[in-house]
Formats: sequence, C-alpha cells, structure tokens
Amino acid sequence: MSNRSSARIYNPNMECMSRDEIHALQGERLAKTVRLEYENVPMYRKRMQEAGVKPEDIRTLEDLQYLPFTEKTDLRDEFPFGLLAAPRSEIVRIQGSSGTTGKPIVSGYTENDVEVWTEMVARAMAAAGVDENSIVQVAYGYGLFTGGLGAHQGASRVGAMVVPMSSGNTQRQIMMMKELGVTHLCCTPSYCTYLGETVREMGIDPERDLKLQGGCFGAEPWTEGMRQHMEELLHIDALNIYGLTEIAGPGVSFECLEKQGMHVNEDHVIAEIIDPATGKQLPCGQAGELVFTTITKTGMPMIRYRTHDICVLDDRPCACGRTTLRMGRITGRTDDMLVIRGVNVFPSQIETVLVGVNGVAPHYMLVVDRVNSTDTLEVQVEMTEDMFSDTVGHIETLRKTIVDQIKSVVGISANVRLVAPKSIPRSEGKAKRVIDNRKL
Ligand code: DLL
Repeated sequence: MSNRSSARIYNPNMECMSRDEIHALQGERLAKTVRLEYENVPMYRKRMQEAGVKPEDIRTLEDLQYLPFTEKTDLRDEFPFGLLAAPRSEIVRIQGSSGTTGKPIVSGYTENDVEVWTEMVARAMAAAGVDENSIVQVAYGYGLFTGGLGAHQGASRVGAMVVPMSSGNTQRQIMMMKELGVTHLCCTPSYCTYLGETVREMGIDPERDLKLQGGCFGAEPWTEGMRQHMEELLHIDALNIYGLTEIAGPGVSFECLEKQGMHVNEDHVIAEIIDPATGKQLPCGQAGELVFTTITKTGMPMIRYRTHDICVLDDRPCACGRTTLRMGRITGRTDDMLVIRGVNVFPSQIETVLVGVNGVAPHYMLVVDRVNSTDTLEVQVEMTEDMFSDTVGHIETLRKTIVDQIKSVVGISANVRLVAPKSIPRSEGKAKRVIDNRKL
C-alpha cells in the first residue's frame, strides 16, 4: 500500500487557504468569469438579461445564487462552438463525452484551460503519493473521453513515468504492470475490479509479484464496499477521483489518503449543492444536486452547471492539512434514479447490499420491467466460484438473504437471480448496470 509520507500537497498556497481567503478569491474570479461570458457568449448574455442580472451585480461569492443555471441540453443546443468565450483560434483542444442519445457534447479548451486541468490532476496524483519515482499506468480510454489524457497530463506534471495503455487488452495490461513495476493505476473502478480478478486468475500475487501501491479511480459511481474489494484484490490504496467533461475532466475533485471525501479544487471551480426541485442552495451536510461554476477557464467557462450528480459537501478541514470543501461519494444521479413502484431506487444502494454479502461477486445488473402495469426489478448477481460449486441448499439461502437485505435497505421486493461466475459482461470503461425495459 502507499507510503503516506510520499503523498504531498502539490500546491499548498491554493489547497490550504483559510475558508475566508478561498471565498474572497472565488468571488473575485467569479466576477471576471461572469463578465467574460456576458461579453462573449450570446446565450449567457440573454439568460442574464432574462434573470435581470448585470455583470456589475456579481461581486462576491454570495451573488452566485442570482445567476441562471446551465444544463446539458444547453451544450447540445449550442453544439459545437456556440458556448465558446474565446476566439476559435485560441482553442487548442476538444474533449467530449458520448451521451446516451443523439449528439455528443464537446468542450473547447484554450492553452490556459489545459494548464488548469493539468494542475488539478497533478494535485490528485500528488495526494495519491505519485511523484517522480512513480510509474503510472493509465488504463482509462484515450480520446475524446477525458480520462486517458487527463490522467496522463497530471501524472506527467508530477514527474512520473507514464504508461499510456488506454483501456482494454487486459492480459497485456497486466504483463506491463508486472514487467515495468507499475506503482499506480488509473482506470474506472469496474475495470480495476476486472483487472484485479484477472491478476488473481493468472496466479499473480500482487503483494509478491507487483509493485502497485495505489491509484485514482473514477468516471462512474462506486461504493465503500467496492473500494475494499479493489484494495484487497490488488493490495493498493484505491482513491476516488471525480470530474466531468463540461467542467474540465478528472481532477475537479480528488481524495487524499485519508479517504474521507474528495477535495474540490476550489480556486478553479465553485461547488454548490442545490435542491433539484426548487434550485435553492442547500447547506453543507445536506444531500442534493451538485452544481459547478468554473472560475479560471477561458475557452468554454460554465456558470452554475447542473451535474445531476447527487452528493453532500463537507467544509470541515481534513486531517491531511487541506482546507478545501470535500465532496462525499456520488450516491446517484437525479436522472439515473429508478422509480420502481413509487420507490426511489439508486443502483448504488443495491451495490452496497451486494458487496456486503459473502458468496457473491460485485458484478451485477439491474433489469427493470413492467408486467401487467406493475414495475418489476430483477437483480442479477454473480456467485463466487466457491458458491457456484456449492450445494443447491446454500444457494437458495444466499438468494433469500439478498432479497431480505434489499427489502430492508431499499424498501422494495426484488427478484434476485444468482448467475454463474463471469456471466455478466465486463466493462473496460464505464460500467453499464441498469437495463430499464420500461423505456423501450
Ligand atoms: O467521467 C471524467 C472522469 C474521467 C472522471 C476519469 C474521473 C476519472 P464524463 O465522461 O463527462 O467525464 O462523465 C461525467 O461521470 O457527471 C458523474 O456522473 C460520473 N463520475 C465521474 N467521476 C465520478 C466518480 C468523466 N468519482 C460523469 N464517482 C459525472 C461517481 C463519477 N461518478
């Protein structure tokens, strides 16, 4: 596991300010960003005029609440370049995300924006103990997706040796990991699990045969139970890293080795939690929808971008010395919340149940359907090899345990189907865990 003393604070001037200093800096930078948007982006000018807000009204952080929100649909409507605040000639990079339907969304980055993003990921890498002696294997996809290039840039910035594997080709990933003596891995948590299980199947003992110490894992929701599983499988410290294309990519926030939430890079972004129904700001400690405003970007800055991700914020100082706001795990998205027979169900609640049960592996799929006007939920979960070869009696007891726990934690009756090991498709990128046949 990581040597804590090797983890350091990359930019203490920015990561350890007093709350008052952070707020003052944010207010100042917010005012500049609002002016930039008003003067250069017709959509923002129109929205602000409609809301009766002029750039000179926005002077401090408290004024943020008067600004209109930005939605993903705005990026689609203005695709590809309608939201650029800088001249086209100053845009040096496009990154994007696929989106589930229709047009992709893209974000344009100036040289300044690539620099800001690199610094944010460098802070995450340093917090994970990555330095010039580290070897970092990047198994996020390279391309329009921000994972690969983002992790690459941040690891390079702290002076590490980068192994740019991209995702997939699992056996080769493991061969490189072993032969090069890779110390840190960056990929989605679901791919990490897959890699870890394959390492074990190949007869490789991570403690003896690998030099892995830790890694930065994100791009999809995961749970504490999943962290424990990954840490045991690969003998690492598995740290959470969060981000989204619209704001920068990975590194918007990141965990330190305390593993008590993700530090938001507050000198570059302002985080708010709002009530998704009313749009009103909520205090720290209360769960709601995460909203971000960028305050140093120049290519395609975002004002009050609604992420639809649900979490809580914590403004207490962390034992690591950083004073920045911390985000709790993303517990769901306002738009991936399943409403099943009137009950709100988040896939992460089911994952929490499954990772706490012996005899099943954390590979699952939720299949929602509607039969005779009634919603049904089937939870397919893989048995471990041991359980699979066990007697039928045990398997039925296990199935019933899971049904009971889902009922008590989530509050609904699910049909649990235990399936053979390795029968649920593995993911090399973001995992797909829900099939909702009601929408077809
Ligand atoms: O997933 C950027 C990224 C790459 C983050 C690598 C971390 C590591 P998008 O493809 O635009 O960008 O997807 C953004 O993914 O709104 C969340 O719903 C989800 N997400 C990202 N990180 C986490 C995380 C990248 N650590 C969307 N935990 C976000 C939970 C996450 N969900």
